[in-house]
Amino acid sequence: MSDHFPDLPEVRFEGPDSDNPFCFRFYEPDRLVEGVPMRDHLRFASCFWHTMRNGLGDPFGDPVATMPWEGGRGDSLDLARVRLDAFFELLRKLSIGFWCFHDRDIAPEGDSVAASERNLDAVVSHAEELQRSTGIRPLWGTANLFSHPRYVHGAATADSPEVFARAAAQVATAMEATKRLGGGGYVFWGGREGYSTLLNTDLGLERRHLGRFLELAAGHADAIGFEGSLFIEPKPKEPTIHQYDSDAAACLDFLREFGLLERFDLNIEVNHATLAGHSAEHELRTAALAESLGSIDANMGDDHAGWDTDRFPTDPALAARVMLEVLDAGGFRAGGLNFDAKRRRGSFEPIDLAHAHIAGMDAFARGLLAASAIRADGRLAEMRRDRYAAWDEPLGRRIDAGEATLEDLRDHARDADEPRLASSGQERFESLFWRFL
Ligand code: XUL
Ligand code: CO
Repeated sequence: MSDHFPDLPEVRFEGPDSDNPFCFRFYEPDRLVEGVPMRDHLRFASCFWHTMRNGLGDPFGDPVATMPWEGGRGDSLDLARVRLDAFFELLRKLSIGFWCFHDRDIAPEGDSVAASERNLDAVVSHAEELQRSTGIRPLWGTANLFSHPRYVHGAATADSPEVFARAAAQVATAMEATKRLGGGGYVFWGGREGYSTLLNTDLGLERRHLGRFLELAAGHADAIGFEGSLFIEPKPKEPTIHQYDSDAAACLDFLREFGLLERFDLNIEVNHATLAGHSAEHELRTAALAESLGSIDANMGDDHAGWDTDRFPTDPALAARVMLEVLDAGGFRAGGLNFDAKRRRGSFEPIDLAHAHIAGMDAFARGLLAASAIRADGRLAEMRRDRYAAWDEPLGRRIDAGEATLEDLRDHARDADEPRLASSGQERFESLFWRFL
C-alpha cells in the first residue's frame, strides 16, 4: 500500500466526546439504524475530480493545493496511476466504500480517440487492482463532455454532428469502463447542454438531440449488459445561462417527453437545487414521487454566493432533511452519497482532504440518526397528516375519487358556510424538527 498520507491514521468511530481530529464522532459503519448498518444507508463516495484533480484555483488565482504525489511527472499514465494509489489510500483510511470519476479525471486525453481509449484502458486496469485489494467500487462513472474546447457549443446539443459523435464515443467507452469496474451507476450531467441566448439557438433541435443522445446511451447500456442505473443530474445554470436539465421537475418532464422515464433516475445535487431556487429536499421529494430518486451529490452552497460553491456538507440539519427524504423513499438502491465537494481554497494541505471528508461523513451520520429518530417518534408525519384530515371526510373523498363534477361542487359550496381554516403551524413543525438535532 502507498504512503501518500503519512499523517493520516485509519479513521475509526470514537464517539462524540473524543478530541481526536482523526476519528468519527457519529459515523459508526456497523451500527444498525432501522435494521440496516449505517454504512449501507449512507453509501459514501468520494469523487476523483475534486479530491485528486482540483488544484483549488479560482477565477482570480492560481491553483494552490499541495499534491506531493504529482511530483513533476507531467500528465503521464504513470502519474495517473500514482494519483489513483493516493486516492485509494485516502478512501481506505477513511472507510469510504465508493468512488466516482469522469473518464478524463483518471486518464489523460490522447491525440486521437483510439489513443484516449488506450489511456483509459490502462488506468482502469490499475484501478481494478486497487479495487481488488480494498473492496472499494465505483458508485458511478461518467464522461467529461464539457472541458475540452471541442465542447464549447455543447456535446449532444452542439451545432455539429461530428461533436455529437465524439461525445457518443466518449460515453460508450466511459460506460464500458464503469461496467468493467463494477460500477453501480452511470451519470449524465449536461455540462454544456444549454444555451446563453435564444437568438442563436434552435431550442427544439437541441432538446431533440439531447433526447436522442440519452436514448442511444441507454441502448448501449443494454447492448453491453451494463446492469447499473442511469442517472441524470439536474442543474439550472453554470456553465451555460440556461441548462436543459434545469431541475428535477424539468428532467422528469424531459424524460417523459422522450419516453426515457423508465430507464433513468435522478442524481440530485444539493448545491444545484439551491441554484435552481429549491431546497435539496424539494428536489429529492419531487424525484421520489416519480419513483426516480437514484443518488445524491452531497455538498452544500453558501448563503452569500449565487454559484456552485461545492462546499463539503458539514451541516447536520441539512443532512437530516436530506436523509429524511431518503429514508421515506425507502433508501438507496444503486445510488449513495457522493461528496461532489471541494475544500475551500485556503485549505490546501493534503490532510485537509481527510478533515473535509470526516466532517461530511459525521454530518451525514448525525443527519441519519436524527432522521431515523424523527420517523420513530412519528409526530412530524402525524402532524402533517392531520393537516389534510378533512380529505378523509365525505366531500374530500368524493373529490379524490373523481365522483364530484364542478357543478356538484358549486351546489355544495352554495349551501355551505365559509370554510373554517386552521394554522399550518410552520414554526411548530420547525421547532419539533430541531429537537432531534
Ligand atoms: C458539476 C457537477 C459534476 C457532475 C458530474 O456541477 O456536479 O461534477 O456531478 O459530471
Ligand atoms: Co455533481
